[in-house]
Amino acid sequence: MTSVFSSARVIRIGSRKSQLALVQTHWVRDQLQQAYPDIKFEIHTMSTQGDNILDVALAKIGDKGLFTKELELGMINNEVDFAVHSLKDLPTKLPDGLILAAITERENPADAVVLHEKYKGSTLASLPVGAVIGTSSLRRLAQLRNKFPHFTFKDVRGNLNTRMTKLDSGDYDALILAVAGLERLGMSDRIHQILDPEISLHAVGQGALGIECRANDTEVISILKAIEHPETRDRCLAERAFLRDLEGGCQVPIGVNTEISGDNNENLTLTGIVASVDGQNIVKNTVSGLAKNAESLGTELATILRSQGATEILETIFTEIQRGS
Ligand code: DPM
Repeated sequence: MTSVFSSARVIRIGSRKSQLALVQTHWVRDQLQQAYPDIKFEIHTMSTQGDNILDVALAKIGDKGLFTKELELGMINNEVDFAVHSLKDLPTKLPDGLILAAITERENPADAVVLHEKYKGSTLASLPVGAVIGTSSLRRLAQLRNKFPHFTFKDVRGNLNTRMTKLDSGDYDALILAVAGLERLGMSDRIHQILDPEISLHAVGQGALGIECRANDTEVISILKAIEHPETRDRCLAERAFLRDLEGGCQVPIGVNTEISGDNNENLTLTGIVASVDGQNIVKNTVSGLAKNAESLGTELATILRSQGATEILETIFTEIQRGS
């Protein structure tokens, strides 16, 4: 391909340093390098707040941009040109001057169960009363407490390897983790069960990568279109509009599921749930419409769930988190 871009330019990619972030960033870099052999891409790594604070429950250290803020500053200060994020970690409102330029093809967005080896061959449902389930996600916690009130839920932080070590050493009977993260790190053989949407609706944007860049950098924006996946984009825009409208950061018990259908992938169905942390109070509904109206479908679903009581559930959670309970 003859490049219409200034050949002198080196494009600097911002990434977190974690193993998962680097796998994702290298994948993006490789795709772009293939599409644009003449451009030089460079990866610059940075630590984020979320990487540095490992001993405090996620929900208590605030939600907005825990894993993304330092990378965003890097773009604003012109130290890097774009950043690769797990889309689910990217807040629904971006800082002025930055945009979500591309969303890549989503992997399996579901949650997975990883069991201690002594439960080989079982499923979550067959674990004994009091089994210790590790998760730091209020979304997973709330939905699983609703279905399995007889389990004990315990916070777990750290990277995937750290979490696996804690599971293997007997601190937990099971962990709940994203299928996509386990697959990207070559750990799919540790998955015992993939949770169906009836048990756990996944997080907004889960399984997709979001690429953020400066809103005025037309050259980078146009380069990034090479790795955009239109169906994933429609699904994730609907999910993000839903979350944005409910003003839930990424650490609240809000889950979604989306499906695309129709001969030309023109239809979109979005299901959403808002749950209280104890799993007792749940509102859930589904909307369908044209995929090209993805964002209005998200807003429509948010309005419906508010009329079912979502606002009260979320307000209670924010008060509880602020009080530190
Ligand atoms: C967010 C959540 C978690 C991550 C909350 C949620 C999980 C935290 C935990 C917003 N970000 O899902 O309800 O369970 O302790 C994260 C993971 C991935 C991206 C790991 C995971 C990989 C999958 C992907 C952490 N961020 O969810 O197991 O790219 O979607």
